[in-house]
Amino acid sequence: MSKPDVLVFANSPAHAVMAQLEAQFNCHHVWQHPPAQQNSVIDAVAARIRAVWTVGPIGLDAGMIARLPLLEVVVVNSVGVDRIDLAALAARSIAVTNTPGVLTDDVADLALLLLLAAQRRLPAMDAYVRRGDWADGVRLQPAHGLRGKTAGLFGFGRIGQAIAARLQPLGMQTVYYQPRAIEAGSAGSSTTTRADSLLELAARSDYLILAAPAKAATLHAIDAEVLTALGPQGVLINIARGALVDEAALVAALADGRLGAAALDVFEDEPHVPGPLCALPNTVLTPHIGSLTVETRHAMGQLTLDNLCAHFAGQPLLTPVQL
Ligand code: 8YV
Repeated sequence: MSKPDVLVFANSPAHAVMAQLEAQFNCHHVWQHPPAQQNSVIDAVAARIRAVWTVGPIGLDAGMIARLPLLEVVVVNSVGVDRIDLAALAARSIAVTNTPGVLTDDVADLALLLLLAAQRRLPAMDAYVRRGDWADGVRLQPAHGLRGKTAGLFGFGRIGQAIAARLQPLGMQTVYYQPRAIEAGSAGSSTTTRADSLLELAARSDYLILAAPAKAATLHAIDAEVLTALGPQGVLINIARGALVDEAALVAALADGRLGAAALDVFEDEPHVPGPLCALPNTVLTPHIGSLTVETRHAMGQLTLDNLCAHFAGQPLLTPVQL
């Protein structure tokens, strides 16, 4: 029997996984072609495609779905599916999978790293040494310590809870907000209380950490009012999605001192980062690397591949997205 045709939109650094994918499927690697040629590459094979392999930041829109008449399954090598048109897939009963769980620890580690880096001004301190300011005796102001401070988590799923578990041993209080309270008796519920609104969460927090999915209800949820509530000593940390933040409002709040600092791994229009965010001294910026470790990218890729294989073997999907 011939191998199913798969449209592959993104490479994975997990070479062993890509080798398995190549061996088991007839792969059409869109990402290997320059953007100007990708449409004709897709046109040439669209009528045969039974599966799509993509990642969260690239997604899959309704127009592309409509071009693939035999599409049966979409495997997303990411946990976030905000750029996948789930309604268009549901309308055709096309299955979707993602990679929950396997990236939780690394993403939570990055949130901790960003929080510490912003709080202790790591980039500025590094630059201070390299510039020779230390040897020149340039004066430094002390940073604030973490103990007794409050971290607010906007979004308290797997990743939010893993972040809270890292902050509590540092002597920090944790509070969360999401529309639905987590189940009483679950691991996080005994140590992290729930605020009644995002605004209340921001007002109570020294650090506001974003770990919520991007969807209509969270789009630009972090606006000027929330940033002002977080305050002049407050720090915003985003390891979720850029769409949660009104970036123009963030730049304004950082520039005029209504917000203390921001540490960001994700942006509204990746890979484009607004110039003012790069120019401000009170930002720490990383290029969407929450899950970018050897181990996690391997686990994500393997789970994505295992879902694809399960589909074509007629077995239950391991991690289906509910449509
Ligand atoms: C990216 C992520 O998908 O899983 C997610 O939702 O945002 C990341 O893991 C990763 O950059 C893959 O390209």
